[in-house]
Amino acid sequence: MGTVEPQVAQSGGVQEVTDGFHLVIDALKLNGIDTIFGLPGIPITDFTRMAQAAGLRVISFRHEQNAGNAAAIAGFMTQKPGICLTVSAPGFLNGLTALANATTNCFPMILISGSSEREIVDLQQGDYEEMDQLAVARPLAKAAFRVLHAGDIGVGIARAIRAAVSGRPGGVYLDLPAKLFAQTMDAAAGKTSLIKVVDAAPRQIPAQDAVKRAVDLLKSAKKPLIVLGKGAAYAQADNEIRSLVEKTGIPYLPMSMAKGLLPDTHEQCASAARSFVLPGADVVMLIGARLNWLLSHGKGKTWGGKDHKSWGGQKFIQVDISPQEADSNVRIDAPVVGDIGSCVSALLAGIGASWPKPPAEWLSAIAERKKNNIAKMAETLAKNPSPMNFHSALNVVRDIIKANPDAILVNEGANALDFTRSIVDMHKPRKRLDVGTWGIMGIGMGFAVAAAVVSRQPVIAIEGDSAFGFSGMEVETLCRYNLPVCVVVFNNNGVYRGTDVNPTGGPDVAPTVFVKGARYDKLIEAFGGVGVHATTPDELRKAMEEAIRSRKPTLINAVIDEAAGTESGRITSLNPKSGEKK
Ligand code: ADP
Ligand code: TPW
Repeated sequence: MGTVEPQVAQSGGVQEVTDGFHLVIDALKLNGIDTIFGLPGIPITDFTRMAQAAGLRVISFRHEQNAGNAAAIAGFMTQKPGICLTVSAPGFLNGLTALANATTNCFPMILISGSSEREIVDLQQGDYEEMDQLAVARPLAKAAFRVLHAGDIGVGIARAIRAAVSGRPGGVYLDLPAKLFAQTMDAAAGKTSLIKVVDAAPRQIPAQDAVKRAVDLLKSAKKPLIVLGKGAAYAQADNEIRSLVEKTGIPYLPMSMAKGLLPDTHEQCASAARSFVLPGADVVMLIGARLNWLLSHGKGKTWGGKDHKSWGGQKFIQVDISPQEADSNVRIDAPVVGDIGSCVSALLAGIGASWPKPPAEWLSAIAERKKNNIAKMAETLAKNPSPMNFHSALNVVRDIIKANPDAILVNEGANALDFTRSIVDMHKPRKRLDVGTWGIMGIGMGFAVAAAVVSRQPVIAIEGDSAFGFSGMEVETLCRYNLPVCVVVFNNNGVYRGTDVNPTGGPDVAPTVFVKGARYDKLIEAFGGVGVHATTPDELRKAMEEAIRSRKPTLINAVIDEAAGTESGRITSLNPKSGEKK
């Protein structure tokens, strides 16, 4: 229990006192929180010092958004809320994007921000960094709380933890006014006010009739398909999920961050036949995946519908912890509500020991598609064009990940994202961390720092040059903490590609174009990291192998053909088209 200088009590005896600073630290420690990602300043500078002194790992960033992204992904990886700590108004706002992104992605995190004097803020009298942060955070967070009295810190932290990890996980905001940190109280009373949260994310057992309904529907299927989402990866029910997939023999599609939950090379993995299985399936079981835009809302041509709004005729089973998720886009015939571990165990019990494999026709048609597509891809990957393109560079990354299956792959960009997702096989669960539900740029270095800190495994960040720019200053953070992160910037001179021209012929380059031939490798050298300029797959391979071997922070500037990318990668069609007649 942290205490401050003893004070003379009114009775004349010496009274041990504690304060807000120590109570927050003690409450976090009591609940098994060992790391804080943040950025110091008034009113939390001393807090960061005291937290470090108390044995917490305090990882300081150069911008709060990156600290927030680190906390969010630490939450995804560990099922414990990741903690991000910021200063008031602007620091809080910088962290807020990450909090909103965490909520959107169902990642448990707690954004703790210091705030200004309540009585001044509430009268809008213009305090230093004045803002009604609680009100701003509320619509973007799963829950938002403020603590005004030191004696309530235990409750505040407990509520924040429960809100972040129970049910559908999400981002929680905790507002701690400056005055709270300095408030003192009797140390013994402070200690008893703290709460060690019991069973923060209680199991939620699905109803038996819901399980039976799902099993019956699955039994009726001629062309069944399982879709695994990042909820399934988060749940850490890897063995149960693998058993369900293998015992039923049903082909499965992993969503991006569920890649590796079963190895992508698994014979039932249908990723290489995605555009065949989605429209072809008759019963689809979603496990921890939403029917949002990433799955074309469960309808339209992707699913075999006549036009972009038409239902393809599939029946859906949806396994999810959120009872409100079902029917959000199309009818869900068999919702199974509960935590994925419990649901999958119940489904396993329901299917019993002698489940017939899906019809051979369905399986062989998928196998045929897969074979052809994989052969086509192998041909493309074997080419060695000059300059490098996404394929020849990613052929290298694919080999490196295969040889280092415990390494974590962080990935953002447009083409750099889409090609990496489809080319680089993942072999173990929760090893692929990316732009998630929003397709947000800027997660790269925050995720990479957290991945290295949490897992202690090597991290490889495959970054579009635009994507990298959003968090690039954190290469200093990589060097400062000497993290085993190898950043590979796929440098094609711009957003999507580098070939646009200014149609007016004026001196400004086109909006999507960057400085040509930029040397991102020099950035990391400024901080003592290893920079490499790679123009061929051989150079890239050598540099990546060395980075993994040495565990030194490394940035490889991988020069990619500036004409190789397409607008927005695979989602070109989401760009609105001008109605103007040319
Ligand atoms: P993806 O982008 O991979 O398709 P989504 O983020 O859309 O995945 O969906 C994840 C789903 O998983 C959410 O609907 C969320 O409620 C659910 N989920 C998250 N954790 C659990 C869990 N432990 N048990 C059950 N469902 C979960
Ligand atoms: C916070 C819009 C989507 S992808 C992208 C942008 C700016 C960068 C694509 O270029 P990059 O990759 O990274 O060089 P590549 O391989 O195609 O060349 N702001 C935010 N999020 C998003 N998604 C955008 C803008 C965007």
